[in-house]
Amino acid sequence: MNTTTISSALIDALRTAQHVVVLTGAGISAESGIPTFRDAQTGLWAQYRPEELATPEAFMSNPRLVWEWYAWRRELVSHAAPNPGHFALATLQQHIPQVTVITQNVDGFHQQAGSQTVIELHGNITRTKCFDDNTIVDQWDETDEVPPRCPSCNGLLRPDVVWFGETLPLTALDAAYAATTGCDLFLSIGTSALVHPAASLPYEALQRGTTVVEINPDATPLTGDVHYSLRGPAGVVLPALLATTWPEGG
Ligand code: BJW
Repeated sequence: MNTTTISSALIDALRTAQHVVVLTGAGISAESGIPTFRDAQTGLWAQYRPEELATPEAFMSNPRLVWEWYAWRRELVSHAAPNPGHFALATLQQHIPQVTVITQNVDGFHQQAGSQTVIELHGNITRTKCFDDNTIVDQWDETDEVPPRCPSCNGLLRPDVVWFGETLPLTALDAAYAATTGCDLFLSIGTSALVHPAASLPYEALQRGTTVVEINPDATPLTGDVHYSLRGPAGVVLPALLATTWPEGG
């Protein structure tokens, strides 16, 4: 395990925390077999840059390509499962009075693992909506046309996720800021800390004097500013952090 030492000060901070906020990114689902955005992809989609498919402009210029990319990812997610990192965060709820998970991921794995308070900043890949008016659509006619069309207005259907240049769901964003400003420990896990407004949340916590911990195998733009940087995969570091902090289990 390639982690920085889990110091006694960090253990004390965790043991006494009343409200922990956890910001997660694609890295926490990497050990479930879901590719991250900025690590190289292999196979079928290797020639595309994921962040270039995640825009309304990409959808408008080639809706079929974008729909099929999301159909492929939806399939990956449906055959994958939460990993020890997701489960460790759910276990945190047994030790800390309030735990809020703010995720940029669209896979629903935190909820599947048992986390009770999960704020989805970038939507959820299992939901579909109309590109024209944003109405959530549960059923549509399967024809040869890809993407399928909205049964109400005939607009093109798209995943209910947030693309670059689109605003985040306001309720989720407000809840994320409220949790961040009210917490006494902030964990940033498996995110490159590049995409805003999510990337601004740890800085909001730092400005308020809140202890911030980063868990990531690699350095990010945030690393130099945090109080503790634990270098390693979330599925290894998180269970180790819990086992060290609460050796009595739970
Ligand atoms: C491991 C690991 C292991 C590997 N364990 N770790 C302020 C400043 C500059 C720009 C902006 C700004 N405010 C807004 C912007 C514009 C833009 C933006 O941020 N651009 C930046 C790129 C510069 N933001 C937006 O457009 C947002 N909208 C918005 O702000 O609206 C108002 C507005 C609009 C226009 C202008 C100004 C304001 C919307 C952002 C939507 C992002 N959408 C996506 C797609 C979601 C749907 C989908 O899933 O397809 O969200 S893009 C993609 O990036 C996805 C992710 O959630 C997001 C973040 O990526 P993440 O999760 O960090 O993944 P990676 O791959 O980058 O990193 C993985 C990390 O894991 C790495 O560090 C690895 O080392 C690590 N790792 N294995 C732990 N085992």
